[in-house]
Amino acid sequence: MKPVSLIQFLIEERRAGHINAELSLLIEVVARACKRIAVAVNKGALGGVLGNAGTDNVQGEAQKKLDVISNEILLEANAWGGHLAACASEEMEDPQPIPDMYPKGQHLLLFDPLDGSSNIDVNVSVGTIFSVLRCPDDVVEPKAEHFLQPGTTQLAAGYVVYGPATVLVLTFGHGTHEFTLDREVGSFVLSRRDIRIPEATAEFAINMSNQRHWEAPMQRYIGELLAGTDGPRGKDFNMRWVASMVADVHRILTRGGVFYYPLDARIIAKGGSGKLRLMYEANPMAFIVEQAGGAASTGRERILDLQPTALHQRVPVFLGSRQEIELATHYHREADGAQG
Ligand code: AFP
Repeated sequence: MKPVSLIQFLIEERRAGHINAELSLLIEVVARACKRIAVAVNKGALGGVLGNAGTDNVQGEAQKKLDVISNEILLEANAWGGHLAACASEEMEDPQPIPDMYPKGQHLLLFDPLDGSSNIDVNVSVGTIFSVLRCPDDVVEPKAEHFLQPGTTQLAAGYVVYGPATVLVLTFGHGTHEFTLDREVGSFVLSRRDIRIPEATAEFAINMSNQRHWEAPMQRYIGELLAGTDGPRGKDFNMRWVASMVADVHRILTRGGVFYYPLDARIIAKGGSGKLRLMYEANPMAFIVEQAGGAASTGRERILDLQPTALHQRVPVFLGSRQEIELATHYHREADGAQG
């Protein structure tokens, strides 16, 4: 089969009426920026890019040098293309407008420039996650409120994993597709079209060290997985946790599985609503997973139906193989009902 490049795939999507020229150009620019991030990440200690940048981001987290470098690369690449009205990032408090000297486009771009950055210094896979929305027609200078659109309105979502191979996964709402970077040619090539996540699975991902802080329905659900054949589920479950959401989600898109970052008592005590960010982690991953036949919920609601209230809002994340997500969500709703 003749290899299909990302550019060729985008032209096919345009001919199919799934995307317009501007969105196609936007994805090309983001993909090119991620190739530059891959080069920086792969340099490791030789590139002097490991370690902390000495600054904190809007979430109060210590920024890694590569967090800042990746953010800069994505901002610079998307400034002059004429396909964006503004962009927002995990590393910036407010949206970044497009400089006046450049033409503006109809799209809003959100991204986590380097997800899993606490894994960089230990050479474990990290990634970039992005989501594309339409800028409201009558808005020239988009503000944070113009980004607060439900995940169902996303025009595109994707992530790039910087691992043994550099892999881009993408959806426009017509299936989820994978492209692998051919380093010799320097271009992304289609490696899997129309990915399907198995309905059932025996593999789960969660940070078990938080177990004692979880809500009762989560304790019950995970307890039954751990009980395996000795418990009500009657089968054994295996566990994995990379602590880079992109890597854990990519495993699920490759062989099935489920990923959980639930609410816990500490987060609730601080008046929080979760750990992972809705706009540039949960929403794009939920769109990608649902388009591959999986499910994504907060434990109570479908993530893509949530009406965002803040740019850096956090939510609980349950995603992956449909049967498990539906069962875990059922346990939470049942418990709420019992409490209701
Ligand atoms: P960092 O980007 O700060 O490394 O956080 C990664 C992340 O947002 C997500 O990618 C992981 O799934 C999750 O946090 C890991 O959380 P724990 O450190 O609690 O395991």
